[in-house]
Amino acid sequence: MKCRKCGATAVIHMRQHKLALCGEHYLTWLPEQVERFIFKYRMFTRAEKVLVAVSGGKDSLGLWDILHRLGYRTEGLYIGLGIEQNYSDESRHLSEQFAAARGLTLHVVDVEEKFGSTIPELSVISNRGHGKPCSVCGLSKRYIMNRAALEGGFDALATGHNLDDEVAVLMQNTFNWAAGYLARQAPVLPAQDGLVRKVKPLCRIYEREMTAYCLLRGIEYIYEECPHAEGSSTIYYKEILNKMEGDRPGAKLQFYLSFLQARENGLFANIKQEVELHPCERCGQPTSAPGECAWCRMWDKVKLVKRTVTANPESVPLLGLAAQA
Ligand code: Q46
Ligand code: ZN
Ligand code: ZN
Repeated sequence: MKCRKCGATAVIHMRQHKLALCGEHYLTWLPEQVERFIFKYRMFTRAEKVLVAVSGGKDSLGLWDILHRLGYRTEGLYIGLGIEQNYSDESRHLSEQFAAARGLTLHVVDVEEKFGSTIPELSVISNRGHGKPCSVCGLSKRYIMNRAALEGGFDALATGHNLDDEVAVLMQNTFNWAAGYLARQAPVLPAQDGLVRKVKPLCRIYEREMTAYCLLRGIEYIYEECPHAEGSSTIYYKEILNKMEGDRPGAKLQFYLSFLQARENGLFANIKQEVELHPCERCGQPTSAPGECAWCRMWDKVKLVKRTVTANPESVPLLGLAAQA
């Protein structure tokens, strides 16, 4: 297979785009695509400050590399979850190494150092030892990312969700006819009442394309999935979608783009897309719950059980930065 641009041996063949490219042209093509989507969905401009949530994985580090190469103003945020089997240690090390090699600023918020418990411990306490830590983990990540972005005066928070991630969620929500979730699934979630703008610049990039990008760029990332991801419904839907993609190249992209088109044509127009938010009575972060937010209520429970908690979660400065106007 030859590169369409220069005729050299291709390193990647993207059947869904009917395009094969050599390493050099692929490393130019992919950032151009990402830039096109940033512009098309009005994610952010070069004048704005973007906080990139990094996990040490290929998508988030690949995204940060692309945004940096494109000249955007970025800083990174790594959240130390305290996941077992050295998963968190390794992912933090790779994120720090990535940032240091490029002279980029990486903010680290370690949940145990800042607040007194790791995510698995929090999960054991708040779920009484039942189930996976994913709901506590998701809640903590959403809370910390938003609060850190606001505290640091960032205009947008970028995550490394790729097309495979987005389509797996889309399929799950479609099977469940979860109209509220479908109405809110988008490349950009605008800022609202204390919630920072959230953007997904890789929403149209296949996972395989990100793997190829990181390998060609020599980006070291954590290969293993989080040990708690095993058996998740996302992985189940990804396997089904991979089978469909194998039979019909482009199936994932078509499903996603048709969904975005239907959304734009008003398929979900009757569904209220914005939930009503008010500031949490304790920490001031936005919440739809009456009174205190889920984060503060979770820590109340933890403090009752574990008297060694070191800090009040609502009063810990996350980034050590003064918010900018
Ligand atoms: S939610 Fe669950 Fe992930 Fe947190 S505990 Fe691991 S698998 S990291 S995206
Ligand atoms: Zn080429
Ligand atoms: Zn709160």
